[in-house]
Amino acid sequence: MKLIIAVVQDEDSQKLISRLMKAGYGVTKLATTGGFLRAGNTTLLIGVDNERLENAMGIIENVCKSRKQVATSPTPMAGATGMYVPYPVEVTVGGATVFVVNVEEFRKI
Ligand code: 2BA
Repeated sequence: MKLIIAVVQDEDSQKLISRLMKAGYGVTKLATTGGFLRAGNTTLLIGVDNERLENAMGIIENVCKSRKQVATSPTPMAGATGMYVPYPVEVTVGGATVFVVNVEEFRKI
């Protein structure tokens, strides 16, 4: 068994959860915050049998589209006045950051 830990955009999360649930997967949703943008995102925990892993990964790939977004960098740079000012940066968001880990044991008690 594997545990998929998928960090996705909030706006993709409802559709992704619906698709996964319809396909028979168990899903837990966590409200999380990205360290760089300091914006909310969603982390899904999905426990899957090994033979269903690739199907779940396909659903995640289909639903989560990557796109560009202009954000204010939390790391300010010095302006001419010597004051530190935030500046806009273009980042790619969406898609999904996915970790797949082996599950040593799975019990429902
Ligand atoms: P954030 O940390 O808020 O990052 C949002 C997006 O900002 C990233 O998208 C990336 O495109 C960009 N970014 C991140 N750090 C950057 C930096 N130092 N300089 C320039 N741009 C930077 P993704 O890579 O798709 O990551 C989306 C979210 O997935 C992240 O939100 C974070 O919550 C999570 N994540 C990504 N890599 C991770 C990792 N190695 N471990 C744990 N969580 C991770």
